[in-house]
Amino acid sequence: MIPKRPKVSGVITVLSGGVGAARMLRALRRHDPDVELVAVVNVGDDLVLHGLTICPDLDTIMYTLAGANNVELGWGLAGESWRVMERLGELGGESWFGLGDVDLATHLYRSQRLSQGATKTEVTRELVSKFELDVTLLPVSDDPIATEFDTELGPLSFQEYFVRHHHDVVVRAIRVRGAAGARLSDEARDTLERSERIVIAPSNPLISIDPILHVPGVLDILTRRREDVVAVSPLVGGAALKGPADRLMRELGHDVNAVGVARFYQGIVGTMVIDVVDADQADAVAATGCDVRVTTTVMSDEAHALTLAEVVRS
Ligand code: FO1
Repeated sequence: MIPKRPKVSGVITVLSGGVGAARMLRALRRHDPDVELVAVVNVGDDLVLHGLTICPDLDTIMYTLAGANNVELGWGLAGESWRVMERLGELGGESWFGLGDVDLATHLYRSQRLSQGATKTEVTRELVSKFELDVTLLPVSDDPIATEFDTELGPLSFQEYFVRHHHDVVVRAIRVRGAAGARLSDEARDTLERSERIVIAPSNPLISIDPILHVPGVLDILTRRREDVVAVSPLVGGAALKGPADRLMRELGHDVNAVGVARFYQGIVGTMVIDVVDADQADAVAATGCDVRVTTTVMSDEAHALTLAEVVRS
């Protein structure tokens, strides 16, 4: 009898925003229960409010992988109550950024640990272990990075633009404050260097992925390893499934389709995965200098998600 060999799986690192990245990670985990999965996560959306440090992309991924996320909202926890926010509103406090009663515990825990001198990487590891996830989440940097917008209303912080103004204002430019001086964490650098595949999740290229690319060292690694880098286009038929990716691409002068995404990632991506509805763009995407895979990229059910995971890994 031939002895069964233990299955050897490598490491996959996913450059991650929030919802799209969480779905990609979940699909990759279901596709291969043995692979080591690491998310290097955007922290440009992070904010300090009510004295609390809130990390929306890290928390969205954490809650989604734990199966505890609020599917309707796309952020926060399922089955939340909002008593604290209601009272805060009555007091005249800032209640435009909704923090559910249970979600608040995450921000309290994180903020207290940061005030004790822990890094964001350490606190994230602690939170992830409480949620018993089999995915490692790494903030791209422990240094403060803040994505900001020049808009028709003047400068806005990320969450002022996204939540307070419902991403419904004209954007003239995006800045990633603090990124140039931020240090790529040792853990994030290590995983980017050693993974067999680096996946750029179907997250917003301009506001979820670009802040990660701004951290010194990331572009160098991706450029050097580009044959192992695969990006999934978040635009399907010229539209984003969620959020303002399409509108921002248009306002900032990019083509609002898979070709525009491919041009944005030109030089750091060996393979672009585009949706079947965009199959007619395959040649133009390839002309940016990468291989192209055409498949269903909308992870609307388990079968589609697994198909995408298979393509991303192959
Ligand atoms: N998004 C909203 O549209 N409205 C909110 O009130 C809101 C609160 C919120 C609280 C915690 C959290 O982790 C995320 C939250 N989000 C909210 C989501 C959010 O900030 C954005 O979707 C992301 O930053 C974009 O990736």
